Amino acid sequence: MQLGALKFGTFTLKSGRLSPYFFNAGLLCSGPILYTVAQAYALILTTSTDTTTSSFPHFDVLFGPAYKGISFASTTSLVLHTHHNLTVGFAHDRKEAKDHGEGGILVGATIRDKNIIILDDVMTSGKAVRGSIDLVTREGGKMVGVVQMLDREEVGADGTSSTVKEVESIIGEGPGRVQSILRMRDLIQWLEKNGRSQELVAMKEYEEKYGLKT
Ligand code: OMP
Repeated sequence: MQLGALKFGTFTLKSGRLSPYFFNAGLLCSGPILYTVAQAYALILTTSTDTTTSSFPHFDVLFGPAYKGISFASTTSLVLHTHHNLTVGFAHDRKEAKDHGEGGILVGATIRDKNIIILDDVMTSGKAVRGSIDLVTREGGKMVGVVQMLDREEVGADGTSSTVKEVESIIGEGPGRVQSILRMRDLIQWLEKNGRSQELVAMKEYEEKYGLKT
């Protein structure tokens, strides 16, 4: 909220859904906030390996989808090294393939035959992350998980099951392979705590329409 990364109003999303809020992770763009965010990703990546229900197996490379995932994957690989004594590679894609020099669509660590975790900003219908999973798989990487900054906790493209469950079934390694730092319910809780009743009404109406029905 302080950085203006979370906005309330009327926003048309990639999926066509009309949302009363929008999270712009591109505004998390200073040293201090990137450090905070990278520590949060690193914590999820390392604590998850200690639990039985949501464990990530060994991973070699953090993949940050262009553009917003790039800074998160690079800073998190740095924090895993400095704070957790873990050495992992970092890679990202290009939105447009390069036709000269080293060429291609990928930048950074090799992903072929490596265990890959995607770090991304937001998941709504899951379309964007499904595209990244396709790319990683096509390039020979083995998908082992996804960590997103905000799970909007919505139904997926089929309109019934949760986006997270849909993405976990694509990864195909059971539940717990899609984790998030924040969820829609955290935003609601914050609004309640701060007496933001107007925003709450719109958020709850939206949740009614696209939220998980569990
Ligand atoms: P899905 O592809 O529907 O999951 O939408 C996720 C993508 O939409 C994210 O990677 C963002 O590019 C964008 N997005 C946001 O950045 N913030 C939001 O709050 C919502 C969206 C969105 O369009 O759904």
